[in-house]
Amino acid sequence: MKKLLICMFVAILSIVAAPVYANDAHHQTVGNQKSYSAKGEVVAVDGALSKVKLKHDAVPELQWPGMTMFFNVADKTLLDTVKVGDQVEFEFVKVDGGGPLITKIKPLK
Ligand SMILES: [Cu+2]
Repeated sequence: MKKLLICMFVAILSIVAAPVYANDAHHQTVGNQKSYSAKGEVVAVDGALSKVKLKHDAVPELQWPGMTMFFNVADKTLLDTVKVGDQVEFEFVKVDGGGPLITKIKPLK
């Protein structure tokens, strides 16, 4: 729980500290945003809400420790290729006014 709070705090901080996107909150330009990659394990999949819960490794670029948390996915069809228990690698962007958004996810071979 504490780790989740830290992660959310870091996410909020980085949104506040990203004035480049401040005027574009209603036009999410995912392609222009910095993306981060990480590995983890799928804990839960919610296709209806386009969310996936991942137990992810640390993300040093964001100073995130490893933790278990929900991510939104950009397109729910991304979740078609993964299932609970899979080890995955994924990429996500930080979206203004929201949490991290997964743009790519695939099982590790
Ligand atoms: Cu996290």
